Amino acid sequence: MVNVFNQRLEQVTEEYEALMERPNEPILPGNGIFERYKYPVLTAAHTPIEWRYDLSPKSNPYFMERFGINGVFNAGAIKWNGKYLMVARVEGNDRKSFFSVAESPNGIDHFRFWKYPIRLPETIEPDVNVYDMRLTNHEDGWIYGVFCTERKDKNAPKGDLSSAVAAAGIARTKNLVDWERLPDLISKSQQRNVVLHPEFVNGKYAFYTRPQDSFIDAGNGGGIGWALVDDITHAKMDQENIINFRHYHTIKELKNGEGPHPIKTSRGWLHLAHGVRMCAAGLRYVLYLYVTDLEHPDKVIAEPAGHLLAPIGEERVGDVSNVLFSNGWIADEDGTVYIYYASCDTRMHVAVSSIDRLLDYCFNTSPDGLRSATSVETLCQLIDKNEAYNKNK
Ligand code: M1P
Repeated sequence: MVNVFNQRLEQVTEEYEALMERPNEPILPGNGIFERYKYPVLTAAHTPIEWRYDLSPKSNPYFMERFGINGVFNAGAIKWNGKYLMVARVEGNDRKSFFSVAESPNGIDHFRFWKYPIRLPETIEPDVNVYDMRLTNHEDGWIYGVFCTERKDKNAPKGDLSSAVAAAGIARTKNLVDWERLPDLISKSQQRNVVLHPEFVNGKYAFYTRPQDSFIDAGNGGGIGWALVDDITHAKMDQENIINFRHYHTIKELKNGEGPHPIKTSRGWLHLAHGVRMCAAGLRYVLYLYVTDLEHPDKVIAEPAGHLLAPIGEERVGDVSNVLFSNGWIADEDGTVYIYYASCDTRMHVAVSSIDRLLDYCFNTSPDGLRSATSVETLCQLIDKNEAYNKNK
């Protein structure tokens, strides 16, 4: 038996270390807007061996997994003490998610989890499931984690064990290890994809919201909302205005949601969001960008048509197929932008771009004309321009 144990321990350790050391590489030439990378940056297999196995041959003679990890996805991100950090949603085989920090020296590979997952304090009403943390290094000096807290719907009819209620949970920290839990954001509707803006607006905390009629359906919730809050230690939204709308026959026809908090640039706040539409294969989640005014972060000034990133290849397959989702990106001092995105609620990837390139994309890609004819017109204008350029060169 000790043989089985030792053999498996050796194999598993070898495989794990090879994964940890594997260098990533950009997929070139790409589309010029960003570069995807060949390997996912975080997966279930990246979780430490100590999390999954009992390392004692006495109590685990077969060296079998004692705590299964189903997926690692939807990670918030932050640059911290010169390191690239993701606070990932780690989901166990038991379908419960929790948060864990993984750290990389360069943002594209060698991500390793910290020793322990985050021990997130609960409120008086315990969370059943927590996920999708957005990190905001706020000008008030705290790092906030705003996430979805999910609990069973107390008003669900007897026998309905699926209906749930989603709300925005809020926690804050100074070191990403010790977290203070604040009361959940009070809102008239259910909320998911709530994000804290990094600066005060009119002296108040500002939130991007996503009002929804029920746990799944945005319904009358018209899109990404915006709300100001006086006191983050008792956050309550009085007024919520939609700032980024859904439209018929677009990538965000069914619902949308803010990704990570927007990046401040010289030309406005650069936003990453997800859009969802329905098709025969089910819901399809893609990522898109928009820009809002520097002085008025709630006023959209540019939004290219369509998606920035949609699932391709291996990204299309996973626990919840046909999904790209992002709640984390890092803008480096030199303008490089690391977009951390999850595919199919299963694994994390990185795409690399720059603030300049993403702004160029936002301001020089036509907005959605919302009709086939307007798309053809946009295309013909580009062909005409290229015709003229080729003739005159
Ligand atoms: O399964 C896809 C995503 O579904 C939800 O996103 P939204 O609220 O926009 O529908 C979230 O549960 C998210 O975690 C998940 O990735």
